[in-house]
Amino acid sequence: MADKQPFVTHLYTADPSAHVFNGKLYVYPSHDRETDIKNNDNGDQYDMNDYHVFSMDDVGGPVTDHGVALKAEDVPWVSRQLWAPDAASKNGKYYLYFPARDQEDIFRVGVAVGDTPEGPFKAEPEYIKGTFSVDPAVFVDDDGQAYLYFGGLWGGQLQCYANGAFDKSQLGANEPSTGSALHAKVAKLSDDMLSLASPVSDVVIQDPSTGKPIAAEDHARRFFEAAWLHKYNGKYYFSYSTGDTHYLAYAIGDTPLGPFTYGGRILEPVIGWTTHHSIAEFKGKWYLFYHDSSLSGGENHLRSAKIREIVYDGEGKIHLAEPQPQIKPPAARLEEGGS
Ligand code: FUB
Repeated sequence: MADKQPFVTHLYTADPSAHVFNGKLYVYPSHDRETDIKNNDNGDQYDMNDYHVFSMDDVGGPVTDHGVALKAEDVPWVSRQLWAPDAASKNGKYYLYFPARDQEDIFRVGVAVGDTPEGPFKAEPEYIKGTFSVDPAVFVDDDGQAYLYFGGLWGGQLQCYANGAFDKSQLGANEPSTGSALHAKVAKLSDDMLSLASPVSDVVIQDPSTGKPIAAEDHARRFFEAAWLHKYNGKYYFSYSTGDTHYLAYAIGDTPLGPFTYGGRILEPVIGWTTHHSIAEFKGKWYLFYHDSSLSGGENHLRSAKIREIVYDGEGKIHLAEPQPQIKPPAARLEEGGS
């Protein structure tokens, strides 16, 4: 079975966050680049330093590369690693949210503001106070309230906050193996979209059979990274990557803050260790935007974004519109004995 082709082939792109602005589909991906840094479980090989924005009038039609929208060197608080971004619009402005390491090598979330969906974006001089870890995703609800979701295990440093306060000894460390899995994080955004307007809380994913939070040992279902929130038929869908088991999974809730009940898998493993996505409706159809490493012949850090249509069944469960070619899943870890 032939697989989907990347919609961008002149650059490596990953972590595609899709939004419809002014009737056009915009995608905000990471921009992967070549590096000599060896693969490790801390993600050092994901050494990106700028973002491009892409747009299209139709899925499957021509794609416009709007060029560099933001560079690491233009953001005073950033030291390295511009990872998975997202974008949002409110009050006639456009906001690019991005994770990066600060001058102390700690991941934070920053925001940059633009007048158009394609940017350029000007970064705020400081990261968003109260943020940590990686993979920001912003959902603006019908009442105008915006929510910022974030978090990622291992190299994404979420395990450093397992007990609330930052624990430096957990940098590069493992996640808990007993008890509840660590949760993604969520907070309300202020009306100007530049700061947190509530305390950071847990995005709890419950096991449908017990009502309890997914267990830490349940690597096939626990949150790892790549938070995304979308709304369908009045329900809130929180989707995410399971990391070392390489699935995209989702959970359904009644409010943007959860709790969410585990609902199933959206995507099985792809070529390459990471899997990271977004979900958006465009011209009456729903799409999954995701990446794999097929364009680079399997290089984990050189990924390419793709699009697949998804459908919902009568119970609101998500399915791919067309079957996905099955592959042998990548190993759980990239380095022997790695953390
Ligand atoms: O692109 C760098 C990191 O890889 C992202 O932040 C993760 O979600 C994973 O895709």
